[in-house]
Amino acid sequence: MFTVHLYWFLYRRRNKLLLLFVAIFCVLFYFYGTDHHHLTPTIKNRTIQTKKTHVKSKILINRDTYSIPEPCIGCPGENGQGVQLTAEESKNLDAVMKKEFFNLRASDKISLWRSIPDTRDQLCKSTNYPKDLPTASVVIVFKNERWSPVLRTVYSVLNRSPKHLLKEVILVDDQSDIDEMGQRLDDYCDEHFGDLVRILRAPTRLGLIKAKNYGANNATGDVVVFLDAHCEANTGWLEPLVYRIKQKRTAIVCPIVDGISSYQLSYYSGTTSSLGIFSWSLHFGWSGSLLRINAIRNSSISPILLEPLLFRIKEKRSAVLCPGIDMISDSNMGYGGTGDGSVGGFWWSLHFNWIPIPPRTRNAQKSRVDPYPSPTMAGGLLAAHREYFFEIGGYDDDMEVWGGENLEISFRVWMCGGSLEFVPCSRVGHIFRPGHPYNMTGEKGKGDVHGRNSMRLAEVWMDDYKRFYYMHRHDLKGKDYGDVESRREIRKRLNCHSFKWYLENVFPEKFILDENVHAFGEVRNPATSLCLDTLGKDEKATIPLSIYSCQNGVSANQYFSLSKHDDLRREDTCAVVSGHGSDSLPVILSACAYIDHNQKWVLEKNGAIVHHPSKLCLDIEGLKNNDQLQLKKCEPNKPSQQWRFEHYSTS
Ligand code: LR7
Ligand code: MN
Repeated sequence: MFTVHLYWFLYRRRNKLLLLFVAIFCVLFYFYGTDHHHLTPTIKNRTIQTKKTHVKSKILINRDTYSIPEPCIGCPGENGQGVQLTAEESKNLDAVMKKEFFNLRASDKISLWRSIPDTRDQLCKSTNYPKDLPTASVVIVFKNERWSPVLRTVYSVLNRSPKHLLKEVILVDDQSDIDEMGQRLDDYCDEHFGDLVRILRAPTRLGLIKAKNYGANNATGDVVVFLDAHCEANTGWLEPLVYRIKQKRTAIVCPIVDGISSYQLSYYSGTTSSLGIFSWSLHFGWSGSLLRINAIRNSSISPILLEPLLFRIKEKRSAVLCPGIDMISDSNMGYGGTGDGSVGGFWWSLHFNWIPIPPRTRNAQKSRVDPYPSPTMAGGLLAAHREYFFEIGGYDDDMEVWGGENLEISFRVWMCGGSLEFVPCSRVGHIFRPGHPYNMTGEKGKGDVHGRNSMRLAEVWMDDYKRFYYMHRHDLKGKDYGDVESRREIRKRLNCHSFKWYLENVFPEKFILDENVHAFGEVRNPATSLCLDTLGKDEKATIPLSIYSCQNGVSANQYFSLSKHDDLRREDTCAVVSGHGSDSLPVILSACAYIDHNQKWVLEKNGAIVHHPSKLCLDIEGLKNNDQLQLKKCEPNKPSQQWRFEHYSTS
């Protein structure tokens, strides 16, 4: 302003020479003097490169991004490749893995701004977004995270976000015990990013939930985006998120989560929404799919591999099938499902899970890359209109350390009039770690923070359906979960729907253990007091249907339902018979989504449970605790074939 006034003053004085001088000064001042913060960001010690040389590199450079770092051609990990350590470098690697739960040594070898494959559907690559979109503050909370993954997260955000949309990156240090994340991080960020990256130090250990609130409270962008501190944002990740929020202020949106393996740090995408193609050089590649076969694809979500494949072959003898490929961690064999082709669900134990995109959801999409609704989210990666985020209550500030907040915000946004959506064109990689490099014991949760946090969400949002949570957690009944009044007030203030409404309208696929059933609860053989039981085995896999001494209704492992569809089932798995024969057939529990639904079960008046296709009966003759149930020839009133459900529905 001052320069403009001076110019005007001199103009009036007609002092030509001085006028020329000042004009030159103004031009120079404009280009070099002001800090056009978001137009030409200050990256000290690094040139803002727009040089043509980068065209040669394999990295696809978006010239609108905040900065364009030198590509690290030939460096380890480029193009999202995994890193092989030498024998020397691998010495005592176990100790590193035990402490960090990922391969820090491999990570340290990778450039902080490595290239990664663009995992988006082809359609996304040709989508143009309007220039005028809401700006974003990216909030990254961290506790005991390490230098290279954290900075790689930051660089991936800076390099792959259009600079006019990125308001700031806020790093919230939740009292880390790691030296390098102290002063050294301050100095580095100061020097390299100026005030585009701010570091907030939590005054006390907040836990990730409160830390996210703290970060968002300090954000200034239109939209707040949360990321974990070990992510890599992919090309074009931000535009579709803020675009969707511009269209719908009350949408909370999640990118598709790609995987970064914890051992080699390779970047991978679930291939599940892609079709195989070939190039004329006869190399294989993946493309966006034109057709998806969810049931088959879904074999990848769980180790239940065979059923969907066999089912399809039964339908079409001439089909050659491939399961969708997901990644199994190369360090600990942990299963890293990605969000693509899936939506978020939950177990009644209030743990998050992935389920295949329901057909109704697919059918409602105009294009396969349109955002689509999801009942729940994994928790870490999401974007929300900042003001809206707080209008609906932010996160519960009395939840401790880790867990539960993801289901809480999912239920809440749906019940209170907003929506939760996955955005296929936005992709962000995340290192899936098999453990946590920080202490999980909260003050009030006394070790079981997930349990207490989930209790809070069940008490506030789930109405009577909280009974299923307590069925899994009898031990928590009557335990203290703190004060939830302020959370209940949110529900009142926003006049939110009931949980029943949520189940009916948002998640009609969710099986409710005691609704639309003939009978439910413990299934007892009165003669022996043995009951049907899962033996606590992980029901994500196919497991035997077994028996165990009845626990009088206190064990969730003994809770079964006979549905109105005549499935004898658990929450997600159904009893089916494996094999053929007429004498004695073993019974297994397998994902209901893929079973042959001809395998109906009929409850006879005399207490027999008959497998309809084979006309054989559930029989425990000669069986003892932990044995697998068998089907045998039905014999009227045979004691080992009599069963009593704990409850029978009257309706
Ligand atoms: O006390 C803590 N304080 C923190 O700041 C504990 C953790 N943290 C930080 C931590 O450093 C990290 O940056 O919080 C972030 C998340 O912690 P992680 O990475 O250990 O958690 P996670 O990836 O195992 O957990 C998932 O579930 C959590 C439940 O509370 C959170 O919602 C995480 O954000 C969430 N992560 C994802 O959903 C990533 C994508 C997964 C998929 C698919
Ligand atoms: Mn994480």
